[in-house]
Amino acid sequence: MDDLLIKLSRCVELGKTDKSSPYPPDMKGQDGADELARQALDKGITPDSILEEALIPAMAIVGNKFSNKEIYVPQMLMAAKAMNSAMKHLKPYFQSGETRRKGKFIIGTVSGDLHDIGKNLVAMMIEGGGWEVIDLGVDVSTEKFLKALEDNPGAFIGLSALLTTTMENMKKTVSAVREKYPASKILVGGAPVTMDYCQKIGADFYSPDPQGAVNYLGRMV
Ligand code: B1M
Repeated sequence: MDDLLIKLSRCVELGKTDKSSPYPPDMKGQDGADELARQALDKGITPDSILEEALIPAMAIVGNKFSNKEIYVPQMLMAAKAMNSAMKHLKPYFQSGETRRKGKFIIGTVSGDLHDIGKNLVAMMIEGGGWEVIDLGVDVSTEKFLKALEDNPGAFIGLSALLTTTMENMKKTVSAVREKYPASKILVGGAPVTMDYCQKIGADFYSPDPQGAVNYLGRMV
Protein backbone atom coordinates (compact mmCIF):
# COMPACT_ATOMS: atom_id res chain seq x y z
CA MET A 1 0.00 0.00 0.00
CA ASP A 2 1.15 3.55 -0.73
CA ASP A 3 3.04 5.11 2.16
CA LEU A 4 0.72 8.12 2.12
CA LEU A 5 -2.28 5.88 2.73
CA ILE A 6 -0.56 4.11 5.62
CA LYS A 7 0.16 7.50 7.22
CA LEU A 8 -3.36 8.74 6.54
CA SER A 9 -4.90 5.65 8.09
CA ARG A 10 -2.78 6.06 11.21
CA CYS A 11 -3.76 9.75 11.51
CA VAL A 12 -7.45 8.87 11.42
CA GLU A 13 -7.01 6.06 13.92
CA LEU A 14 -5.16 8.37 16.32
CA GLY A 15 -7.33 11.43 15.73
CA LYS A 16 -4.62 13.59 14.12
CA THR A 17 -6.86 15.99 12.20
CA ASP A 18 -4.33 18.34 10.63
CA LYS A 19 -0.83 19.71 10.97
CA SER A 20 -1.85 22.17 13.70
CA SER A 21 -3.57 19.59 15.91
CA PRO A 22 -1.47 18.97 19.02
CA TYR A 23 -2.65 15.40 19.54
CA PRO A 24 -1.05 12.87 19.63
CA PRO A 25 2.00 14.71 21.06
CA ASP A 26 4.58 12.55 19.24
CA MET A 27 3.06 13.62 15.89
CA LYS A 28 3.14 17.36 16.65
CA GLY A 29 4.01 19.45 13.59
CA GLN A 30 3.45 16.54 11.19
CA ASP A 31 0.82 16.50 8.46
CA GLY A 32 -2.56 15.19 9.57
CA ALA A 33 -5.52 13.55 7.86
CA ASP A 34 -6.49 16.83 6.16
CA GLU A 35 -3.14 17.40 4.42
CA LEU A 36 -2.48 13.72 3.67
CA ALA A 37 -5.86 13.16 1.99
CA ARG A 38 -5.21 16.18 -0.26
CA GLN A 39 -1.70 14.93 -1.07
CA ALA A 40 -3.05 11.46 -1.88
CA LEU A 41 -5.57 12.92 -4.36
CA ASP A 42 -2.91 15.18 -5.88
CA LYS A 43 -0.71 12.12 -6.32
CA GLY A 44 -3.46 10.49 -8.35
CA ILE A 45 -4.68 7.98 -5.77
CA THR A 46 -8.40 7.48 -6.39
CA PRO A 47 -11.00 8.61 -3.82
CA ASP A 48 -12.17 4.98 -3.70
CA SER A 49 -8.71 3.74 -2.72
CA ILE A 50 -8.32 6.47 -0.12
CA LEU A 51 -11.66 5.52 1.41
CA GLU A 52 -11.33 1.75 1.15
CA GLU A 53 -7.64 1.34 1.98
CA ALA A 54 -7.05 4.11 4.51
CA LEU A 55 -10.17 5.66 6.04
CA ILE A 56 -12.52 2.67 6.39
CA PRO A 57 -9.89 0.32 7.91
CA ALA A 58 -8.84 3.07 10.35
CA MET A 59 -12.43 3.62 11.49
CA ALA A 60 -12.94 -0.15 11.80
CA ILE A 61 -9.94 -0.31 14.16
CA VAL A 62 -11.38 2.61 16.14
CA GLY A 63 -14.82 0.97 16.27
CA ASN A 64 -13.42 -2.34 17.49
CA LYS A 65 -11.28 -0.65 20.13
CA PHE A 66 -14.35 1.23 21.34
CA SER A 67 -16.42 -1.98 21.45
CA ASN A 68 -13.62 -3.62 23.47
CA LYS A 69 -13.44 -0.60 25.80
CA GLU A 70 -9.81 0.06 24.85
CA ILE A 71 -10.73 3.65 23.91
CA TYR A 72 -13.60 5.93 24.98
CA VAL A 73 -15.97 8.52 23.50
CA PRO A 74 -13.39 11.39 23.30
CA GLN A 75 -10.90 9.30 21.29
CA MET A 76 -13.67 8.13 19.04
CA LEU A 77 -14.83 11.71 18.44
CA MET A 78 -11.25 12.74 17.62
CA ALA A 79 -10.94 9.91 15.11
CA ALA A 80 -14.26 10.92 13.56
CA LYS A 81 -13.04 14.53 13.34
CA ALA A 82 -9.88 13.39 11.56
CA MET A 83 -11.97 11.21 9.27
CA ASN A 84 -14.19 14.19 8.42
CA SER A 85 -11.19 16.37 7.63
CA ALA A 86 -10.08 13.79 5.07
CA MET A 87 -13.63 13.20 3.81
CA LYS A 88 -14.11 16.88 2.91
CA HIS A 89 -11.57 16.37 0.10
CA LEU A 90 -13.31 13.21 -1.12
CA LYS A 91 -16.92 14.38 -0.85
CA PRO A 92 -16.97 16.33 -4.16
CA TYR A 93 -16.07 13.09 -5.98
CA PHE A 94 -18.77 11.10 -4.21
CA GLN A 95 -21.36 13.82 -4.68
CA SER A 96 -20.62 14.08 -8.40
CA GLY A 97 -21.35 10.36 -8.71
CA GLU A 98 -17.81 9.71 -9.96
CA THR A 99 -17.28 7.37 -7.03
CA ARG A 100 -19.97 5.17 -5.52
CA ARG A 101 -20.82 4.46 -1.90
CA LYS A 102 -22.00 1.11 -0.51
CA GLY A 103 -25.53 2.40 -0.08
CA LYS A 104 -27.64 4.87 1.87
CA PHE A 105 -28.34 4.86 5.58
CA ILE A 106 -30.99 7.06 7.15
CA ILE A 107 -30.55 7.73 10.85
CA GLY A 108 -32.34 9.76 13.49
CA THR A 109 -33.15 9.94 17.18
CA VAL A 110 -36.82 9.10 17.59
CA SER A 111 -39.65 11.48 18.36
CA GLY A 112 -39.51 13.21 21.74
CA ASP A 113 -35.82 12.40 22.25
CA LEU A 114 -33.10 15.07 22.06
CA HIS A 115 -30.04 12.92 22.79
CA ASP A 116 -27.73 12.86 19.81
CA ILE A 117 -24.18 12.09 20.95
CA GLY A 118 -24.51 8.33 20.44
CA LYS A 119 -26.54 8.76 17.26
CA ASN A 120 -23.84 11.06 15.84
CA LEU A 121 -21.15 8.52 16.65
CA VAL A 122 -23.10 5.81 14.85
CA ALA A 123 -23.62 8.14 11.87
CA MET A 124 -19.90 8.99 11.72
CA MET A 125 -18.82 5.36 11.94
CA ILE A 126 -21.26 4.30 9.24
CA GLU A 127 -20.10 7.13 7.00
CA GLY A 128 -16.58 5.98 7.80
CA GLY A 129 -17.66 2.51 6.70
CA GLY A 130 -18.28 3.81 3.19
CA TRP A 131 -22.01 4.60 3.34
CA GLU A 132 -23.89 7.76 2.44
CA VAL A 133 -25.56 8.87 5.65
CA ILE A 134 -28.75 10.90 5.73
CA ASP A 135 -28.91 12.24 9.26
CA LEU A 136 -32.39 13.45 10.17
CA GLY A 137 -31.26 14.76 13.55
CA VAL A 138 -33.17 14.48 16.82
CA ASP A 139 -36.86 14.33 17.72
CA VAL A 140 -37.61 12.73 14.35
CA SER A 141 -41.25 11.92 13.73
CA THR A 142 -42.42 8.72 12.08
CA GLU A 143 -43.63 10.82 9.15
CA LYS A 144 -40.15 12.29 8.67
CA PHE A 145 -38.59 8.81 8.61
CA LEU A 146 -41.20 7.69 6.06
CA LYS A 147 -40.55 10.75 3.89
CA ALA A 148 -36.79 10.08 3.97
CA LEU A 149 -37.42 6.49 2.86
CA GLU A 150 -39.70 7.71 0.09
CA ASP A 151 -36.94 10.07 -1.09
CA ASN A 152 -34.24 7.39 -0.76
CA PRO A 153 -35.75 4.07 -1.85
CA GLY A 154 -33.89 1.02 -0.59
CA ALA A 155 -32.01 2.93 2.11
CA PHE A 156 -31.30 1.20 5.40
CA ILE A 157 -32.78 2.91 8.41
CA GLY A 158 -31.40 3.42 11.93
CA LEU A 159 -33.33 4.55 15.00
CA SER A 160 -31.71 5.73 18.20
CA ALA A 161 -33.44 6.26 21.57
CA LEU A 162 -31.97 7.13 24.97
CA LEU A 163 -35.09 7.34 27.09
CA THR A 164 -37.31 4.51 28.24
CA THR A 165 -40.25 6.78 27.39
CA THR A 166 -39.14 7.51 23.79
CA MET A 167 -38.34 3.86 23.11
CA GLU A 168 -42.10 3.49 22.66
CA ASN A 169 -41.92 5.87 19.69
CA MET A 170 -39.33 3.56 18.16
CA LYS A 171 -42.02 0.87 18.12
CA LYS A 172 -44.45 3.21 16.38
CA THR A 173 -41.91 4.13 13.70
CA VAL A 174 -40.89 0.50 13.12
CA SER A 175 -44.55 -0.53 12.64
CA ALA A 176 -45.23 2.32 10.20
CA VAL A 177 -42.06 1.62 8.20
CA ARG A 178 -42.88 -2.12 8.10
CA GLU A 179 -46.36 -1.41 6.85
CA LYS A 180 -45.32 0.98 4.07
CA TYR A 181 -41.92 -0.50 3.16
CA PRO A 182 -41.99 -4.19 4.19
CA ALA A 183 -38.62 -4.93 2.60
CA SER A 184 -36.75 -2.19 4.44
CA LYS A 185 -34.08 -3.10 6.99
CA ILE A 186 -34.32 -1.36 10.35
CA LEU A 187 -31.53 -1.11 12.92
CA VAL A 188 -32.16 0.06 16.47
CA GLY A 189 -29.87 1.14 19.28
CA GLY A 190 -29.39 3.38 22.28
CA ALA A 191 -28.71 2.81 25.96
CA PRO A 192 -32.12 1.41 27.03
CA VAL A 193 -32.61 -0.70 23.88
CA THR A 194 -31.96 -4.45 23.96
CA MET A 195 -32.04 -7.34 21.51
CA ASP A 196 -35.25 -8.52 23.18
CA TYR A 197 -36.86 -5.15 22.59
CA CYS A 198 -35.62 -5.10 18.99
CA GLN A 199 -37.29 -8.45 18.37
CA LYS A 200 -40.44 -7.44 20.21
CA ILE A 201 -40.99 -4.37 18.03
CA GLY A 202 -40.09 -6.20 14.81
CA ALA A 203 -36.86 -4.36 13.95
CA ASP A 204 -34.19 -6.28 12.04
CA PHE A 205 -31.10 -5.69 14.11
CA TYR A 206 -29.93 -4.31 17.42
CA SER A 207 -26.40 -3.16 18.09
CA PRO A 208 -25.13 -1.89 21.43
CA ASP A 209 -22.40 0.12 19.67
CA PRO A 210 -21.55 1.77 16.34
CA GLN A 211 -19.21 -0.94 15.10
CA GLY A 212 -21.92 -3.58 15.41
CA ALA A 213 -24.11 -1.44 13.16
CA VAL A 214 -21.25 -1.01 10.64
CA ASN A 215 -20.64 -4.78 10.64
CA TYR A 216 -24.33 -5.54 10.14
CA LEU A 217 -24.54 -3.20 7.14
CA GLY A 218 -21.33 -4.70 5.78
CA ARG A 219 -22.93 -8.15 5.86
CA MET A 220 -25.93 -6.84 3.93
CA VAL A 221 -23.99 -5.75 0.83
CO1 B1M B 1 -30.30 12.81 29.31
N1 B1M B 1 -30.87 11.15 30.17
N2 B1M B 1 -32.08 13.59 29.63
N3 B1M B 1 -29.56 14.43 28.55
N4 B1M B 1 -28.64 11.98 29.42
C1 B1M B 1 -29.93 10.06 30.17
C2 B1M B 1 -30.13 9.17 28.95
C3 B1M B 1 -30.30 9.33 31.55
C4 B1M B 1 -29.94 7.85 31.56
C5 B1M B 1 -29.66 10.10 32.72
C6 B1M B 1 -30.03 9.51 34.07
O1 B1M B 1 -31.09 9.75 34.56
N5 B1M B 1 -29.13 8.73 34.63
C7 B1M B 1 -31.84 9.61 31.63
C8 B1M B 1 -32.73 8.57 30.96
C9 B1M B 1 -33.50 7.74 31.96
C10 B1M B 1 -34.33 6.75 31.28
O2 B1M B 1 -35.14 7.04 30.46
N6 B1M B 1 -34.08 5.51 31.62
C11 B1M B 1 -31.93 10.97 30.96
C12 B1M B 1 -32.98 11.88 31.16
C13 B1M B 1 -34.05 11.47 32.16
C14 B1M B 1 -33.06 13.11 30.47
C15 B1M B 1 -34.15 14.18 30.60
C16 B1M B 1 -35.60 13.64 30.66
C17 B1M B 1 -33.79 15.01 31.83
C18 B1M B 1 -34.83 16.07 32.18
O3 B1M B 1 -34.98 17.01 31.44
N7 B1M B 1 -35.50 15.83 33.25
C19 B1M B 1 -33.92 15.03 29.33
C20 B1M B 1 -34.71 14.52 28.16
C21 B1M B 1 -34.62 15.45 26.97
C22 B1M B 1 -35.22 14.78 25.76
O4 B1M B 1 -34.53 14.02 25.12
N8 B1M B 1 -36.48 15.07 25.48
C23 B1M B 1 -32.46 14.79 29.10
C24 B1M B 1 -31.64 15.73 28.49
C25 B1M B 1 -30.29 15.57 28.29
C26 B1M B 1 -29.38 16.64 27.73
C27 B1M B 1 -30.02 17.50 26.64
C28 B1M B 1 -28.97 17.54 28.87
C29 B1M B 1 -28.12 15.80 27.27
C30 B1M B 1 -28.16 15.38 25.80
C31 B1M B 1 -27.23 16.21 24.94
C32 B1M B 1 -27.12 15.61 23.58
O5 B1M B 1 -27.25 14.43 23.33
N9 B1M B 1 -26.85 16.50 22.65
C33 B1M B 1 -28.27 14.55 28.12
C34 B1M B 1 -27.24 13.64 28.35
C35 B1M B 1 -25.86 14.05 27.86
C36 B1M B 1 -27.45 12.42 29.02
C37 B1M B 1 -26.40 11.38 29.47
C38 B1M B 1 -25.66 12.00 30.65
C39 B1M B 1 -25.37 10.95 28.44
C40 B1M B 1 -25.98 10.41 27.15
C41 B1M B 1 -24.86 10.20 26.16
O6 B1M B 1 -24.63 11.03 25.30
N10 B1M B 1 -24.10 9.12 26.33
C42 B1M B 1 -27.29 10.15 29.89
C43 B1M B 1 -26.76 9.40 31.09
C44 B1M B 1 -25.70 8.41 30.70
O7 B1M B 1 -25.82 7.73 29.69
N11 B1M B 1 -24.69 8.33 31.49
C45 B1M B 1 -28.64 10.74 29.96
C46 B1M B 1 -22.89 8.84 25.52
C47 B1M B 1 -23.28 8.18 24.20
C48 B1M B 1 -22.02 7.91 23.39
O8 B1M B 1 -23.88 6.95 24.51
O9 B1M B 1 -26.11 7.68 23.54
O10 B1M B 1 -25.87 5.45 24.75
P1 B1M B 1 -25.29 6.50 23.90
O11 B1M B 1 -24.90 5.86 22.49
C49 B1M B 1 -24.12 4.69 22.43
C50 B1M B 1 -24.95 3.40 22.32
O12 B1M B 1 -26.18 3.47 23.02
C51 B1M B 1 -25.04 3.15 20.85
O13 B1M B 1 -23.86 3.70 20.30
C52 B1M B 1 -23.38 4.78 21.11
C53 B1M B 1 -21.90 4.60 21.27
O14 B1M B 1 -21.62 3.40 21.91
N12 B1M B 1 -26.16 3.69 20.07
C54 B1M B 1 -26.58 3.05 18.95
C55 B1M B 1 -26.87 4.81 20.21
N13 B1M B 1 -27.75 4.92 19.23
C56 B1M B 1 -27.58 3.86 18.42
C57 B1M B 1 -28.22 3.48 17.23
C58 B1M B 1 -27.81 2.31 16.61
C59 B1M B 1 -26.81 1.51 17.16
C60 B1M B 1 -26.17 1.87 18.33
O15 B1M B 1 -28.33 1.86 15.46
C61 B1M B 1 -29.23 2.67 14.77
